[in-house]
Amino acid sequence: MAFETILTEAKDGIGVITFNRPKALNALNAQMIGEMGRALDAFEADDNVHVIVLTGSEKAFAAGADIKEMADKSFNDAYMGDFISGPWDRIDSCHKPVIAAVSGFALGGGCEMAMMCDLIIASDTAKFGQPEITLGIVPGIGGTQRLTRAVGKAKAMDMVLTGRMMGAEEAERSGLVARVVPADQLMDEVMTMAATMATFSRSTMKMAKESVRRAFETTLSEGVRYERRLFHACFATYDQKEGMKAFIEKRKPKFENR
Ligand code: CO8
Repeated sequence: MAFETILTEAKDGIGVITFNRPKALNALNAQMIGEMGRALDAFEADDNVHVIVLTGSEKAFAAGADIKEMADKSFNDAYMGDFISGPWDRIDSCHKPVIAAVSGFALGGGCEMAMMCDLIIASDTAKFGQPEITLGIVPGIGGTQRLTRAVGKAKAMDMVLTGRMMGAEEAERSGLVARVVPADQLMDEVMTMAATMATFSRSTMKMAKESVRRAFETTLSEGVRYERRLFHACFATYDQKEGMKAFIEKRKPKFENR
C-alpha cells in the first residue's frame, strides 16, 4: 500500500506504522489520519501481523493535530463534519495489541493517540502534553479522560489547565508510560517486546487486552466477572491445552490461535 504521510512495514509478526511529516513535527492532518486508519485496517486483516507498533521520529511522535489545517474551521464545520471521528479514533477499536513507541514531542492529539494505544514505551527524550488550552481549545480526542485515568486528577488538571509538558521520567512515575529507555534503544526495545508478544496465542492476547481495557469501562465486580468468563473460555481453546502441555513437557508451546 502506498502512503504519502506514513511509512509502513510488516515483518516477523509485527506491523509498524511510522508518522512521516518531519517538517511539521508529524502534526496530524486529515490525510495522515486517513492513511493511518487504512494501514491499521490492513494490519488488522493480515493474519501474519500479531502486534502493531505506532511511532514517529526521534524529534516528534506527533506535535498534535495540524493547527494550520483546523485554524479556520467554524463550529458548523467541526460539528456537522464530525471533526475527529472515524479514523481519528481507529486505534481504540483495534483488536490486536498496539504499542506506542514515543520519542520527542507527544502533544495534544499526539499524546491522545499514544494514550489510545495499549501501552506506551518512551525514550528518555519524550515529552507529553495537552497544550490545547494555549490555543483556546480543549482536548478533543480523549485527552481529559484517558490522561486523568492514567495519571490521576492532580496531574491531569496540572497539564490540561497549564499546558505544561511532562518529561519521560515523570510520565513513567505517574503511570502514563510503561517503560523509559535511552532514545537510541527505543525501537530495539519496542521490537523485542513486540516479538515476545507475537509468539503468544493471538486469540488469548485479544482476550487479555479486552479484559484490561474493560477495567476502564466498568465497575470492579463487573470487570472481575467479565475476566472470569474469559478465563473460563480459555479452557475451550486449543492454545490453553497446548500452553499447559508444553509447560509440563518442558518444551516451547506452538500456539495456533484457536
Ligand atoms: N500543527 C501544525 N504545524 C505544526 C504543529 C502542529 N500541531 N506543531 C509544529 N508544527 C510545525 C511548525 O509550524 C513549524 O513549521 P514551519 O517550519 O513551517 O513554521 C514546524 O512544525 C517546526 O515547529 P517549531 O519551529 O515550532 O519547532 P520547535 O522545536 O521550536 O517547537 C513545539 C516544537 C514545542 C512542539 C512547537 O512546534 C509547538 O508548540 N507545536 C504545537 C503543539 C500544540 O499546540 N499541539 C496541540 C495541537 S491542538 C490538538 O492536538 C487538538 C487535538 C484534537 C484532536 C486531534 C486528534 C488527533
